Amino acid sequence: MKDDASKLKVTTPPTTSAGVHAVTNALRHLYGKMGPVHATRGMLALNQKGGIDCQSCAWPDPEHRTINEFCENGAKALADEGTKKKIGAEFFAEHSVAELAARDDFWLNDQGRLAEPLILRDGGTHYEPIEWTDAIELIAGKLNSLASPDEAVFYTSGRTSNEAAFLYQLFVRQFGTNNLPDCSNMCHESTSVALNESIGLGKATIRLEDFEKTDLVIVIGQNPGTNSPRMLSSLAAAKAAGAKMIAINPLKEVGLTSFVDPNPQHGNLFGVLGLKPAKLADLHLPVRIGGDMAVLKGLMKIMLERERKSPGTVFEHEFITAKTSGYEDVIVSLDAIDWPDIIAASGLTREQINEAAELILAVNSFITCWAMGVTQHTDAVATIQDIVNLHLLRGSIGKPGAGLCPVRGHSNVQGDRTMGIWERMTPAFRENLEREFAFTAPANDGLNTVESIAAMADGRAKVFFAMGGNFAAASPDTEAVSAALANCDLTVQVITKLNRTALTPGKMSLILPCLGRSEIDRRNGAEQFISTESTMLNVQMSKGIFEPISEQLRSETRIVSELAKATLDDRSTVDWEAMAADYDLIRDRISRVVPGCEDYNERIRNPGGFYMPNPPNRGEFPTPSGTALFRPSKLEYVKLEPGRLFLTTIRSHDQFNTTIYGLDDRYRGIDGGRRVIFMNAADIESRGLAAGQSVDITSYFADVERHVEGFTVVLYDIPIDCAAAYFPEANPLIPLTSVAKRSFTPTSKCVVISVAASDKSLDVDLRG
Ligand SMILES: Nc1nc2c(c(=O)[nH]1)N[C@H]1C(S)=C(S)[C@@H](COP(=O)(O)OP(=O)(O)OC[C@H]3O[C@@H](n4cnc5c(=O)[nH]c(N)nc54)[C@H](O)[C@@H]3O)O[C@H]1N2
Ligand SMILES: Nc1nc2c(c(=O)[nH]1)N[C@H]1C(S)=C(S)[C@@H](COP(=O)(O)OP(=O)(O)OC[C@H]3O[C@@H](n4cnc5c(=O)[nH]c(N)nc54)[C@H](O)[C@@H]3O)O[C@H]1N2
Ligand SMILES: [Mo]
Repeated sequence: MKDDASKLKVTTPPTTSAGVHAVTNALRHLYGKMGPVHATRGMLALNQKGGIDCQSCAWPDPEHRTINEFCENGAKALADEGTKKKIGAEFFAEHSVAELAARDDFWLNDQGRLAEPLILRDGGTHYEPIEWTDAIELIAGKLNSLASPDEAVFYTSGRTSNEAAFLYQLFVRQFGTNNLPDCSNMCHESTSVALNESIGLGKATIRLEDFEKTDLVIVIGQNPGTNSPRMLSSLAAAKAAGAKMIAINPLKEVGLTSFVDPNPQHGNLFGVLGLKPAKLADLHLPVRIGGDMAVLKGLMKIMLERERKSPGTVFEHEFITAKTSGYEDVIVSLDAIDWPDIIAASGLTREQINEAAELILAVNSFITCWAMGVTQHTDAVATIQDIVNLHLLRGSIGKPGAGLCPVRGHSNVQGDRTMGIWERMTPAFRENLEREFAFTAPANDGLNTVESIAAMADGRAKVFFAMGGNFAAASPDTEAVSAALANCDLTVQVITKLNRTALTPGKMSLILPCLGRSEIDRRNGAEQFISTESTMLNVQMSKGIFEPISEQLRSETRIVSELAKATLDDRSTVDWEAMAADYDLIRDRISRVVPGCEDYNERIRNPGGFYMPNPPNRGEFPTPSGTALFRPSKLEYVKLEPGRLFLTTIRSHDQFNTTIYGLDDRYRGIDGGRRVIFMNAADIESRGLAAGQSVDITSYFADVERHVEGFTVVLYDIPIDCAAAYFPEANPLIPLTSVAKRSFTPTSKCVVISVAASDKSLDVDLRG
């Protein structure tokens, strides 16, 4: 899968984000794919109360919404789902699986929506149509033939609604396994582990309004301009109210620097013309890849020095005494760290860290936001706990304008976990689930994503069932995961669009096409709504408005219920059919099983929905000790051998994870290609390379080397020893066994590589 490198153009990145380009680009996608009538109706319903919850990110909606809660990448996600193109039997008769597998991800997605159920039979070369009932019976038969339920793995991506997720995990547990890996295992798992331990809740402690009340926002390892564009409005609101902002990121992402609101209050899309950009970050720390823990420890050491000079003026002792434990341990751990290590690990000077410390010391309240730049590292859990330590030292949590803001990715990844999509269960959830449905859930923990791949590879798992997502492309070590899937007897994808996983099949493979969130979900004539949870714990309803693109599509809920009925038959007392025909019945059950979801049906119908319980938001910490825990750790960082680089894998502005909307990355000056590697001038020169040159990349981990070929060197403002490439093109380089301690998240943001001139491809003239 090579780009046509001759089309690649590299220009200087823009100096401001969003603005009119965001609007015109969105309109191009919307009108181009959906046509004007659908596009306009869709955009007017997106993120409105009772409308469609945007499929793109998990950022919450403001209480007072503009007529058009506009977001460029939300528009792209809507257009991608709402496209008028569709594919079915004819398309698959024409194209063999082998032929399709040779196409790139952009082309695959661009073919349109999957319109009917399909099967690739054992030894077959093409997907063929299959009746729904036959497909369901085939899966049920295979599941029931397994020697143990643990031989099946049930993956979930993060778009699945609360209702579908609840039903799905119930089916899987009644079937008899906890093998419920999810995309969260590759995403914010480090956050969940760290925060559960430190503050007793694995989620954000703030609400959207806090941005207007805060004195300072720190954004670490996150690119909101691309991945949560509506967060820029909150950052701009914070700045307008006088707050400062610090960005900690190897890249100077334009969305962290400067922003023109594409959504002026009057809702006129073209009102943005002539608006002045808002300056965002006051300070940018170009941290070395993997150096965040060093920065955080450096900040705390500076504060500790000040505190010792003027006791009682820096740390919030009243808060620390009343609300926390472990303060002394953290102080001892900070004293054990030496500045030369902090400088080496962070790639920053002491002055740069000092400047950030000054900004923090000058304020009463601050918010820290983070995402994948923090979570996908070996020591991610300890790093996130250092973020918490910093907040606890300053008492900056549980009061207005102060707290923790992990920014989750998929639009309902947080809700799915709340609903029980997890390879484990909390004791309370288990007890409620078993009582409500009168069965005994499997006792053992199930497999997470990385463990599932190992189990499929060595034959312990034989069936792979995916509720959404694109496992083959999103997982580390593309070659290994493809081989693992190929080793399965049966792979099943419940998906909306054709993707790589459907083309790396097991011995037999099924594609079950489902409704998208923007489509009307009608059962027995009645329209159903679903619900989702945002990154700030707001649970809201979402209702599709478009006629489904094909009569053959089924809701995820219906697919689960039919599969459960066919598989479990009289082993289950659950009335699956009734629940799938009336989602209120599912929500009644959720009310009784999921703590915090009491009276779900009533509260979900309030305009704007309701909030899940959030004790840390009020300064209460539901840990076993009832206090927030300072968690000390040693300063850890990866040391590079000569000639090697750290590679981080990032998203372009034109993709949603493995769904590639286009080949550009406007904010980084990339046009027409994705197989690029961003490098520092000195690193290019010291290797005798040149911008525009084609290179091969090798990664190193535990004596295993992995390779990709034909990437074009792009000269970029990135720290020395660091490089960046796009996910998923770089995934063949990610070692399967390199995972974050305790969260098992693949370390996709820090891969040790070398880069060498390629002898296979033509170099590119980058003067575009
Ligand atoms: N349009 C769009 N929206 C999305 C997605 C999408 O693909 N497209 N994906 C969704 C999902 S599932 C998720 S999880 C989120 C992801 O949202 P992000 O986490 O913002 O996504 P990434 O592109 O992985 O970017 C991580 C950022 O971390 C920086 N970074 C890399 N390594 C390091 C490091 O070592 N330290 C620091 N401090 N920074 C580092 C990168 O330069 C980049 O700015 O977005 C969600 N929203
Ligand atoms: N190298 C590297 N790897 C990464 C990351 C990284 O930063 N770097 N990020 C990781 C992260 S944060 C995540 S979350 C994972 C993402 O991993 P996944 O969630 O598995 O991947 P996606 O690309 O989001 O899944 C896209 C597919 O979902 C299907 N789909 C879309 N909408 C729906 C729907 O409503 N219902 C159903 N059933 N299917 C639907 C479509 O067919 C589409 O092809 O990737 C991880 N992998
Ligand atoms: Mo994610």
